[in-house]
Amino acid sequence: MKIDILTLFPEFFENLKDFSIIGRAIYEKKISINTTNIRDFSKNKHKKVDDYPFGGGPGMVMKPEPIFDAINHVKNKSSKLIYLSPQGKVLNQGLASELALEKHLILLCGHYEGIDNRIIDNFVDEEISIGDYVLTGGEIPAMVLIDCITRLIPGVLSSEASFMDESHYDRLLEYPQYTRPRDFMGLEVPDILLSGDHERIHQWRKEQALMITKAKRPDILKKNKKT
Ligand code: 4HQ
Repeated sequence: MKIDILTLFPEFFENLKDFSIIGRAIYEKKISINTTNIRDFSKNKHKKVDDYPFGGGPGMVMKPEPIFDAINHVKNKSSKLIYLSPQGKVLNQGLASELALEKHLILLCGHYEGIDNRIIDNFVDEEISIGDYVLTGGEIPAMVLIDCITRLIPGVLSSEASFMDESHYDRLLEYPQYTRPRDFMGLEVPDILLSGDHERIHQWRKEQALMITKAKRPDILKKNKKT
């Protein structure tokens, strides 16, 4: 999977290659990530990329020409252009697994009050939101999307971890995890996990995942019943 990021702040993404799992995925060439500075495509002598909104109102809007030129600089026949915005489809695991099948994603990050709507209406393939709240720019949403998609690319996670993702635990919240010490300030690990009985441990984890989901996120259970 190739990912191109169009942004006014490429520095945001510099450390991605150092994060453990993403870093390894890049090193092993399972993904490649490139940033393009939209400002490099400004033809203005002051490298201006934003302007006042027609009709008035607060803030600035990103001009269409540099964005259009940046898109054309990176796109090819198999590219999918995504604009990160609160108006998009809200990201979930299902959407992430569809995107993980794409060859080339272009992630367009807006700033200020957003981008000229003609770009969205005519050139963007999909608008995606990471949640119903407002951020200062699309860079953090782009990083969230990259992180979420990368772990779904074959070979990025251990085969055990990928299997867990596809099993029935998937779509439920995770079962509780414990590690050493067995006794932490008098707080003990559930006995069953020390029993060595893998069949019963599996059963217990399944029940826990279901109980936790029911208690903390009943909305997830309701959604899964429909599908
Ligand atoms: N923004 N999910 C405004 C977001 C956002 C979100 C990105 C703020 C775009 C112009 N993006 N800019 N939530 O709040 O994706």
